[in-house]
Amino acid sequence: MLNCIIGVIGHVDHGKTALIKALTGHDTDRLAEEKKRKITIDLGFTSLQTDNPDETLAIIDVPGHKDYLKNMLAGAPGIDFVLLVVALDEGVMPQTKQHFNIIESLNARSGIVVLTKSDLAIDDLQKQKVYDEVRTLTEDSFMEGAPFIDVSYKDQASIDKLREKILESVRALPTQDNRSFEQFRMPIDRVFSLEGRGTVVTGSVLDGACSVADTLYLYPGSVPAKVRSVQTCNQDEEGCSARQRVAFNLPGIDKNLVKRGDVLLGRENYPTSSCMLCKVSAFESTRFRLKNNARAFLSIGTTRYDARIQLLDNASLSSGNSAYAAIYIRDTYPFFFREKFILQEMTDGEPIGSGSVLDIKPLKPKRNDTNLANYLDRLTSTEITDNILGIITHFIHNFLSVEEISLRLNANDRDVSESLENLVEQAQITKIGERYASPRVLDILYQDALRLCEAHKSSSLHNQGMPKATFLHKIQELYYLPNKQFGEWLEYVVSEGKLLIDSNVVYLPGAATQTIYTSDNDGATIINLLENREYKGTKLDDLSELDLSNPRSVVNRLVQEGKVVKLSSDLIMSRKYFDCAFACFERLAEENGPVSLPQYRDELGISRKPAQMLLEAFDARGLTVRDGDLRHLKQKA
Ligand SMILES: Nc1nc2c(ncn2[C@@H]2O[C@H](COP(=O)(O)OP(=O)(O)O)[C@@H](O)[C@H]2O)c(=O)[nH]1
Ligand SMILES: [Mg+2]
Repeated sequence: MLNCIIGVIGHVDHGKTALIKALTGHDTDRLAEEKKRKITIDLGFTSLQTDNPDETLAIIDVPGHKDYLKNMLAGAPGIDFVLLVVALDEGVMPQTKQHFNIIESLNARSGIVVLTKSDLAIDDLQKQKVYDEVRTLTEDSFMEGAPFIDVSYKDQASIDKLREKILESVRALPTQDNRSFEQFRMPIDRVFSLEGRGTVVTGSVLDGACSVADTLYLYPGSVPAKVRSVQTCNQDEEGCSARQRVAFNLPGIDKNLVKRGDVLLGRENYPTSSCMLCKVSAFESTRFRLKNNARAFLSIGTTRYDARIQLLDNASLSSGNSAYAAIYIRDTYPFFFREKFILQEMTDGEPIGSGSVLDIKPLKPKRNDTNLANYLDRLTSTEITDNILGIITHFIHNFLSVEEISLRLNANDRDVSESLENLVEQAQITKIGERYASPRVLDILYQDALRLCEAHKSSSLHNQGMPKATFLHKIQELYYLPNKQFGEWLEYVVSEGKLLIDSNVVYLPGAATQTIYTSDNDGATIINLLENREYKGTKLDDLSELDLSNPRSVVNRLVQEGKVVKLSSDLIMSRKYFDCAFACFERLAEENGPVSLPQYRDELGISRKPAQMLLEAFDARGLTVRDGDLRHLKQKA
């Protein structure tokens, strides 16, 4: 299977459209205005037929006039292989350079220099001059050393020779192609509707594969679209894959709801964002100095946005230099890791530079932040383990799953899992449950946990540990750790001996944990039940489920010993939780003044009834004073 998208680029009137017609027999100027003005305005599409049915060689004709650069840019991201067209009578012109800079910054891998109009009277000196100009332009680029072929559309032998050279070159391109394993992605460049069939969209498939009857998703909205038919090179096919030009019939989609610039993806709910982080390089040729917070056009995929460029570590960016940047748009877009883009000056559309997306959905970036720069450095590495370490170290508010990482790297889950397991083996990262965290993140989290435990210890009455539920609540104020992840993390820190846990209470390492009632089995059983109920309290009647001979008398003894507190005639709570509940009230009152019932209830995370019982019990013990709906701490004498 050989898929290749050949882009024909160069200055206006250098013979691109005539060349494609001579090569394929197709006139790619299809619009009436194009025919009338004899100039290419929008993208043109055709294909180069070969004898091998496993080869699809698509051709994109782009407008060479600078007024239509926006359209040229919409065709550029899909181009793999380039025919750089330069007319022998004129040589390298402004749009020759412009197109070449753009294509070099995107995904093209190789190409041929095609010197047109060889039938005109061109002397050797002129020809040499043009050859030198092209050599200078392509020096140190992906086209350094590319073949030069002189052609005239009037000379079939020269066209045949070019055709042979194209086939030879594209067949020699490296075949190893990881892109077909990745998720399907195709930015849409044309939308029309066919009588009786409905909406058709076309584009260049950038990654992945798709078959008839699959469901694709239209972004930015993630709208499902069932594929009724697939065409490549005007032939019906069962499916399509990366580096093909494709037309999809999507009968379920209203034509008016799709436009050039929308993106078809193979997966639902891909993260979209109005900001991405990237590396931007200014073209050598640009006259513009990009200042921090300047506005520019962001040409990405087949669309163009009015964008703001925040330079993360420089005040400005001048020709030939690179910098990290955050780019903001007003809409949302499904950015992809390493997706290439072009920035254009807004007044005349001149391309200023190009870039590559590094973070598809960033945390709010700060300027001059060394941690952020380290993170972006790691994302620019070609090693996936560096990329993974960057991500794992950067996102400090939660642990990451394989899927979250592979989405951020546009990589497949299998490769990411493999690298993660290697990193775990080398002790560079830690696996917590099904997720992964870096030592840095674990350390920050542990330091916060220690602070919380110490603060609790000094504020509480009996120097005890912190109930697990309170601890969870406090950690979740700082981190996005759902209950399950919190539980897995706590298990991990306890297994490392960094915190102790006993009967659902968390202690600092080295603390003497509450004694467990070994000699008093009935008492221990009751206290266990009460502690499992935490702040909710336990009804005396509920003790019957314990199957003890005389639970009420055991409770009375425990109350006398101070181990259990009676909140009302039939509601009891362990002393430990009662003390913690009061410590919680104290803290609220000290921080915010008088406390209301709803406030207290929310803070403890229990329902109204037990919260009210607790407050009344504090009143009854002279710990608090009620004043209407609020309660104060009783002033200590
Ligand atoms: N003599 C000669 N004229 C050519 C050749 N190729 C293109 N032209 C002419 O150059 C003009 C521009 O060609 P076109 O293909 O539209 O250029 P494009 O703007 O690069 O697509 C047309 O008048 C063509 O007939 C060629 O090989 N020889
Ligand atoms: Mg043309």
